[in-house]
Amino acid sequence: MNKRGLFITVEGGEGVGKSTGVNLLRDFLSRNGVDIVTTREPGGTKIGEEIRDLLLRNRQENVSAITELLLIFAARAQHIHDVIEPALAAGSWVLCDRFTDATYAYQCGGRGVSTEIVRGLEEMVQRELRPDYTLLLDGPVQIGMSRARNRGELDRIEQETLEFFERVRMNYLEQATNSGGRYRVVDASLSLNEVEVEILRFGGELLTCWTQRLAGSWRN
Ligand code: T5A
Repeated sequence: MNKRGLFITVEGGEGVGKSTGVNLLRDFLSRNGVDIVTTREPGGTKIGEEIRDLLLRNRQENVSAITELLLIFAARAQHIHDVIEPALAAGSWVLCDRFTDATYAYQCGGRGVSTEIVRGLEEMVQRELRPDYTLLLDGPVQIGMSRARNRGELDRIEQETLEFFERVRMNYLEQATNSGGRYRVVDASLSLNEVEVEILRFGGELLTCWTQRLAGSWRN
């Protein structure tokens, strides 16, 4: 029997409610007996959190798109090595707040980096590793930005233009359309209670998929 855990990612634009969604999903899955590791990107390891600080801190100098991209993949390489792969191999599920789909959305969609460059790094750093399922919280850019603003000072990336975040959103929606069923899209402009219902439904579907997988009828 394949005992490798499921790799679940949560994606979306700024302030759409990813952290809230990750906490909800983690609590729901834990209550249902899943051994789950929650983590985030950029970050998830000591080096990764230091890189996150480098990436998000406001600074005078302009950070080039390629510098940003390589820092993100440097943090990801350590994260996969130290946290994600060992947890999945031990049979735990990994629930990750953002992963490489964020790189396609922000660095390709937002910054205009070529998809081929990201695909090459993805293959080098991740090898076969891809998320099994992805929850996309999607909502109008202004709503997420006003939620982010309410929390205090905006970080370096949060200070990008509205057009930048519109491109990020469109890129995520394209990825969802082309994902072959990996994505579940939830309307993040709904009330917290309504979003919670959708997220718990997604959690229930994950449990069903897992049961089927254990029963040997998993699509993979
Ligand atoms: N990045 C990341 C890249 O450019 N490339 C990459 O490859 C990767 C991995 C950091 C940045 O890094 C960039 C993207 C980001 O700019 P982050 O910290 O995950 O990534 O990004 P943020 O969007 O900044 O995360 P936030 O913590 O700010 O937002 P969340 O997690 O989406 O939102 P959350 O849950 O904290 O909610 C925000 C507020 O809204 C409320 C919550 O209570 C909270 O107060 N809220 C709602 N209110 C009303 N109705 C709802 N439905 C609500 N849902 C949440």
